Amino acid sequence: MAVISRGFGSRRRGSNPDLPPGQYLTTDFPVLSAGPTPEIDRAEWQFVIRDETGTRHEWSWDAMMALPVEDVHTDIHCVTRWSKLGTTWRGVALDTLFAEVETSYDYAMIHSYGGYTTNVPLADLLDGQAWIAFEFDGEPLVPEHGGPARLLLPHLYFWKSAKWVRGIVMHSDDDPGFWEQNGYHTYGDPWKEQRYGDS
Ligand SMILES: Nc1nc2c(c(=O)[nH]1)N[C@H]1C(S)=C(S)[C@@H](COP(=O)(O)O)O[C@H]1N2
Ligand SMILES: [Mo]
Repeated sequence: MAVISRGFGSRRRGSNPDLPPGQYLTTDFPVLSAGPTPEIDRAEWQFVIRDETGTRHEWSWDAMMALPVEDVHTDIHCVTRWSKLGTTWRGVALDTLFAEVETSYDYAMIHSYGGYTTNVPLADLLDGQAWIAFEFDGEPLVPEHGGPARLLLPHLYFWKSAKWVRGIVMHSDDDPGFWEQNGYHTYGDPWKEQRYGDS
């Protein structure tokens, strides 16, 4: 006769269904930046989407703040193996911005102040999957975490969530961004452990 203990056994590592394979839970919020934190003045901040015709769709800080905002509760997963569950953000959905953009290109290169880039299929930015986030946990996003505004793309590893985001350039091909050129996976699905290479 088997006696099943529900105590420690049910809490064993890996038993949390919200935790992707190979990840561990953290309650703090690590800072991971490949370079220095840029200083960005909201008065000069601009977000630009450039399509294949060269047309620039531009939003100033005030224009962005005038758009409908959404509250987002989501888990985030860094490729260095920490995950943070139930984080709270506020931002503008990319759906709202792309409503103005007509493009036949399928790929987006995200650009940040400071030069960071990351590539993502356009489809992953739409349908309530991505936001320009400017609040975390009810407070304005601090510079270390990408303030005044960062991309929030929580269904992919967090390197795709570009801090200090400044715009998107549409591409015909899935050209690699900064980390993708340096060995990270082109797509980065945490549930498939798409960390490095393209296997
Ligand atoms: N502009 C920019 N965005 C970036 C990075 C960066 O170095 N520069 N690092 C990425 C990586 S690898 C991760 S895990 C997350 C870390 O976000 P955090 O510092 O807010 O935890 O930001 C991502 N966005
Ligand atoms: Mo990361």
